Amino acid sequence: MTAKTILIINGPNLNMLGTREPEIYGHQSLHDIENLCRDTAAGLGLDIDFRQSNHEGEIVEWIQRARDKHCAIGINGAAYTHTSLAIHDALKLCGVPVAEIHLSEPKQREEFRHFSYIEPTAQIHVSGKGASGYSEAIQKLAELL
Ligand code: CA2
Repeated sequence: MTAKTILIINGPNLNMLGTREPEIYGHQSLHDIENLCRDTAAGLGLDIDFRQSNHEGEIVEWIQRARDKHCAIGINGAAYTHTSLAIHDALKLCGVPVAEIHLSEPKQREEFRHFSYIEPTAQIHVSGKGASGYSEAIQKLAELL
């Protein structure tokens, strides 16, 4: 891990990508998205630490530790986007730039997806662009660094 490593966090159920609901989330697996992130970062002289968890507390601990090891965070909080004050608080304290990423456009879906606890903590927001949104978020984070 170097000071030029971006932490990419993926929340609950994103490990299932590519297996169901491709009309909403696309056909790419999370592993495909990881490779896309690595390629994008390499072209910018950056490294990627790519993670997924189904556990809120684990994600909070990763965010807390990011200050020492990572230069920025990209996060697709998945369902925790809409529920987690704990992730909101951790991101507010993290001390590095944050990009909020969503494959779909939550604000154009069910009303319960319209509110994001992550939104006010992030400097960059990319939604509705599928896997390429991860790439765009990394490029925008690189511009901030
Ligand atoms: O659009 C996004 O990236 C979301 O963060 C995805 C979350 C959803 O709760 C947010 O509102 C928007 C859901 C991730 C579930 O992942 C699946 C993977 C494969 C099949 C079905 C769902």
